[in-house]
Amino acid sequence: MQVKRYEVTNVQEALGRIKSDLGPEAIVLSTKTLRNSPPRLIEVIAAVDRNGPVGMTTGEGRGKGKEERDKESLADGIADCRRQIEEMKDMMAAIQRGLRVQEDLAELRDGVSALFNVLGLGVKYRDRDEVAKLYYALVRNGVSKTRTAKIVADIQKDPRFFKARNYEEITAVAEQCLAESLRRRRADGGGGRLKALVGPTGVGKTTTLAKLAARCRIDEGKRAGLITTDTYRIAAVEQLKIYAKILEVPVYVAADKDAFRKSVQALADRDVILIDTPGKSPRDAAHLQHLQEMFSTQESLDVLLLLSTTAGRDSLLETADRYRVLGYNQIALTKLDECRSFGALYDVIERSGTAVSYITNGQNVPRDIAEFSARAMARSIIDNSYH
Ligand SMILES: Nc1nc2c(ncn2[C@@H]2O[C@H](COP(=O)(O)OP(=O)(O)OP(=O)(O)O)[C@@H](O)[C@H]2O)c(=O)[nH]1
Ligand SMILES: [Mg+2]
Repeated sequence: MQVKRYEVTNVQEALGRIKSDLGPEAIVLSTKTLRNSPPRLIEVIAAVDRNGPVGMTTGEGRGKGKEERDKESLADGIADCRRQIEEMKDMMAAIQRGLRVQEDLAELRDGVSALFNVLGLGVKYRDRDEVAKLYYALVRNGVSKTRTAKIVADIQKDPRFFKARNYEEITAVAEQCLAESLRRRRADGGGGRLKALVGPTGVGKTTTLAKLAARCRIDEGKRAGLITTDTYRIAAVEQLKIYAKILEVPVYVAADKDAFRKSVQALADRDVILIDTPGKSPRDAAHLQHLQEMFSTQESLDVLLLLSTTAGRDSLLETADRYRVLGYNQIALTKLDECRSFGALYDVIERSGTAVSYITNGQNVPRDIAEFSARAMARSIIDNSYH
């Protein structure tokens, strides 16, 4: 809109000037007397809208105005079109970006879903994927989800896996992989003359010691001697003495480290000395320290930690951790005949980082003991039964 101000002496003069300046479409917006005294002056404000009529217009000169308006509105229309095209372009680019984001999201969702399945949180593949079937079997048998995820991931990288055609063949590969992993733990020593059996209450220390003593004599032709540090219970000493009598081996009772040192010296002619210890809670730090002091009197002594496989994973892991102060270098898994969760054993073996030397599988002395077999344990972890 174009606005112009005039100071005129009368309205007629103003209209003439307005028409010639602004054209016939102009309109008078306001008039005001500026000075009453002669010469009298009047202010006139007029305006014209270049885009179209501002208000009431006269019919004069409309043809020319329309032409201009048409040109202007055509230019405006084109500008508008351009603007809309630009907007549409922006919109298309945004949609394209949105599609890419959607693709990224889909990829991310697939990744998360795969991860969830590997971590055991998903259910998607449960029925249709053989690998998932193995995964759930291992978790059901007590292997932790994290370890299972690793096992399953490792198996899928194994060249033997690509040849497997069905679930049975996949489990056979899994068994081989598990066995190899279990075998990787090497016994740190273990062939020494002195072997102390330690572990929580009732895990089978005394029974296992008797089994080992019998093996020494019967299978290996070695001369064994026994020491018991379990002086807390009369029955414990009696129990060992009965075994010693049956096996015809000497037995000493040692309550403190001096007696222990002397007992070892007294058994100097023996090929193997097996040491029984009292069962105590793994949380009994004083007991562990007492044993530690006794053991420190000997330069070389193998410490065999007995873990009852009837205990739950958490309890086994805690025991394996707490007994570490005694520096055990071997593990014996006892009561496998009563074990209900073979998968948990895998976690314990992996976590302890220590080789398993023996397993015991019954109360019979001396029969129910065997050297640890990684292959048999792998099979047990997969089908959760004793082999
Ligand atoms: N089923 C089964 N029972 C076993 C096995 N080994 C030992 N036992 C039994 O477990 C019970 C405890 O055995 P012990 O040898 O006295 O255990 P311990 O660790 O010496 O016990 P404490 O000296 O009291 O700590 C006994 O009834 C054993 O017969 C095994 O391999 N399988
Ligand atoms: Mg005992």
